[in-house]
Order: sequence, then structure tokens, then C-alpha cells
Amino acid sequence: MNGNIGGFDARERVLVIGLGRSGLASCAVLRARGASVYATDEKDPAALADARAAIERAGVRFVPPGDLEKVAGELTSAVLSPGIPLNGSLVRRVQAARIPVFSEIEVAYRICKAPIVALTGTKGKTTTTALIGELFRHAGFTTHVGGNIGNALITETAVAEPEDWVVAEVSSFQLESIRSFKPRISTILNISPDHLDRYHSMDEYAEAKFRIFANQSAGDAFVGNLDDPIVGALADPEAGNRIPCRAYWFGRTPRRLTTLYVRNERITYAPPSGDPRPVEVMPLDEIPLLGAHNVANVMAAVLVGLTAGIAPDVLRAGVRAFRPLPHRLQTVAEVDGVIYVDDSKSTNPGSVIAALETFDAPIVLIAGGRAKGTDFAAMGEVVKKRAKAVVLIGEAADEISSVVDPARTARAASMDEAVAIARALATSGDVVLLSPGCASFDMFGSAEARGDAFARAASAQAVAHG
Ligand code: UMA
Repeated sequence: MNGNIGGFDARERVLVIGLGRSGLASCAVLRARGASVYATDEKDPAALADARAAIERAGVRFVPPGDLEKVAGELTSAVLSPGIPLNGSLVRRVQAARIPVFSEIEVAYRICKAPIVALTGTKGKTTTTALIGELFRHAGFTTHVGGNIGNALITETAVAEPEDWVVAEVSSFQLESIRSFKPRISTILNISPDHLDRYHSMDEYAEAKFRIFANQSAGDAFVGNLDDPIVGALADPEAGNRIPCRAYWFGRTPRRLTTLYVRNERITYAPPSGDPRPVEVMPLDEIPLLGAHNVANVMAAVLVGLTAGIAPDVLRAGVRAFRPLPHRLQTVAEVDGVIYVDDSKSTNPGSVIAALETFDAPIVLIAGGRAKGTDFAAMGEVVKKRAKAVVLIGEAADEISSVVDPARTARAASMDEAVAIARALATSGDVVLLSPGCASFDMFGSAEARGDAFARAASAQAVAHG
């Protein structure tokens, strides 16, 4: 076992806070380990009925939020879903009753027998996590992938054997309330503005992400992006050696600290020990993902693989075999020479910038949704340079329209209308790009549902014009 404080087993009476994907998974794993499980959630009782029935069938006791104090005396610990803020009233009341609160990934870590690769960043987390999983599988390891990527980490770590690997995508939300979570290999891809509705400042957001390496020690490894200003600053000796384990850096150009870089259009490895001659890992044109940001994502995954001892040729074959994930710069239709690209998982301004920089063709951008306290100014500058037109949707439409060129901006009330307007503005050779830069919840149940609506509307153009 990785951890040493409590096994979350038959001796424990645990309150699961939140009954979404994370909470439901926690209920199932903790029940299977023999713990007595209680659960609470602030959602409207009617909307919660299905989840409540499912947990009660599994022997979990539902506690309405108003009744928490009545059961507090019975509880030994609480497990927190990532979407629930630590400083919210629910958590404060549980803590006031002197019940220790652990994030789900902390519990996942404590019950895990396998080494963990943990990855965080603002953009590209999910693609890179999936790629790392693929590379470890290619190398012959039984590999369990979970976390922010969608399936709760606890479900994966509960079944992992000591000789397996666990690959975890972890968000700043999940890292906030870790205590001993200690990955064998940690990596940070990049840090740019996001979630500033939950954090007071960029520093606070970055500090939450830096918790990924806080418990690491000699024998562990950190992989970082030297080209990212905030992550790369950790390599500066004046930053005070905050990384408590061996750090390996990748970057676009060879520099003193880069173990992995691009030379002659090839990803190149400078082994940090043994024979120092550089090894060519793969040519850039073999990367099956669009965009310069995906070169960085591939370098991160490859350097994690090299750090784990996987051979360069195995990593090259693994990258070549990888396919893009849905809703991430995914081409969903081509109608009359116009390509429709679904990047619905772009939920912050930095992701929109990366998506716009991916294409050389003229772009009609569909953006907007629910903003997360981020500033759109930098995104607006890139939109002005790269997009021939912008169709704005959702609550943030006004805010975004103030930073883009009004003469090239249209508004739409639905995804169907947005795609119809984009279609009218685009000509053969153009790209219609859905890259919202915002959360989806003002108009859709999820980013996936938003992407699906875009793909349906794009395909309907083919029927209408075919
Ligand atoms: N709830 C409350 N009180 C609150 C907030 C929520 O009771 O103040 C309840 C809700 O009524 C709901 C439940 O908590 O029933 C939802 O919990 P949750 O928001 O933690 O969502 P889950 O469905 O458990 O999904 C979580 C992650 N969600 C968030 O971090 C917001 C998922 O990441 C993750 O895939 C999943 O666990 C499994 O690990 C999603 C996400 O949006 C993809 N992540 C953010 C991002 O990528 O930007 C960080």
C-alpha cells in the first residue's frame, strides 16, 4: 500500500460528500472494502432520486445536508468530491465536527498498491493522460487510467496490482485537499488562467497545481515543461528548489536543462546518465495529433515514459498508434470543402489560443458559454489575428465581444443557429472551429453534449447542402 494512515476498511465510518461520478465511485469502493458509508449532496432531492436509490441499494445511508450534525458523532472521516469547494459551508460544517476530510484522490492513493503517474496542467491534460496510458500499455504494463479524465481515480486504484501502473489526471480542485498523495512520477504541462471563479489569484491556482509534487521524495521524478513561464520558473535556482525529487525538463529547443527537445524536426532525448549521446525518438511528422501544443503534450508523455524506463522505440510506436480523443480538435464533418472541428473540451481562453494556432487555413470560430472568471483579452488578440469571423454563444458572449472585432462578430442563440451562421460565413478551404473557451453549463449538460450538438448541426449542413 502507498499510504500509511487508515485503510478505509471495515473499521471506518465514512461520509462521502457529493454524489456525482467521484462520490458514487467512492461509495462503491468503500462499501466493497467493508466500510460503513454515509453520503450527502446539496442537489435538489428530486434530481438526486436515482443516485440516492442506487447508493441505498448498495447499503449506503443517505444523509440530507441539514441532518449532518445528527450523524457527525458516528463518522471517522469524510471523502470529498472535487467540484465541492473546501471553503464551502458543507465542508466547514464537517470540519467543525472534527471529522477529517480527504479528497477522493487522497483516498485513492492510500488504497493503491501500484506506482502512480500523476499529471496536471491547464490545457492538454486529458489527451496527455490518455497518451501516457497508451504508452505504458504499449510497453506491456497493465495500466489503469482515471481521475479528472472522467472515471474516478478510486475505481482504478482499488483494483491495481503492485506490478501495474496507475496514470492519473489530476485537477487543481483534486489537489487542493490532498495530504500524502505521492506520485512516483508527477508532471505539469502548463499553467494559464482558468478557474478564477474558485481561486483568488493566478498564484493561488498555480500553488494548488504545485501540490502535485509536494509529497514526492528522492526516488520519485518530476517532468516539467521548460517553455511554460510558470512551470519553467520552477527550474530557476532562485525559485528555491521547490521540487523535492529529480526533475526532468522538456522544451522545444535544446537548452542546458532539457532532457527532451526538438532538433532537426525530431524529438530528441539527451540521456541524463550513461552514454550522453542524443537519441532520436521520433520525427514530428509522425505525431498523429494536430497543433504545436500537441508536440509539447507528446514530449511530456514521452519523457514520462523514458523516466519510467520505457525504450524510445516502444514510445515511438505507442505515439504513432494513438488516436485523438473526442471533442479535442476532432474533425467531425467536411461539407463543400469546409472542415468542421469540434474542440468543445476547450473550456478556458488558453485552449482557444492553442486551437486557433493549430490551423493555417482561415477560421470561423464559435466561442462562448459560461465564463470562469478568466480574462479574455489575450484570447481576443489571437482571435483578431487568426479568425476571419466569430460566432458567439452563451452567457459570455458580451464579455468576449468586447475584446474581438465587432465587424466580424455574430451572435447565435443555439448551436444550430451558430453552425448555420458559421456555414454562411465560411468558404471552401476554411475551418469552422468550435472552441468555446468557457464551461458549457449555461446551454448544455456537459462539454460532450455541446460537442455532440455541434457535430449534429455540422452533419445536418451536409444533408441540407449535399
Ligand atoms: N455538489 C454539492 N455541493 C457543491 C457542489 C457540488 O453538493 O457545492 C454536488 C452536486 O450536486 C453533484 C456532485 O456534488 O451531485 C458533483 O460532484 P463534482 O462536481 O465533484 O462532479 P463529479 O461528477 O463527481 O466529477 C468529478 C470532476 N468534476 C469536477 O471537478 C467539477 C470531474 O472532472 C471528474 O472527471 C470526475 O469527478 C471523476 O474523477 C470534470 C471537470 O469539469 C471533467 N473538471 C474540471 C476541469 O477539468 O476543468 C476541474
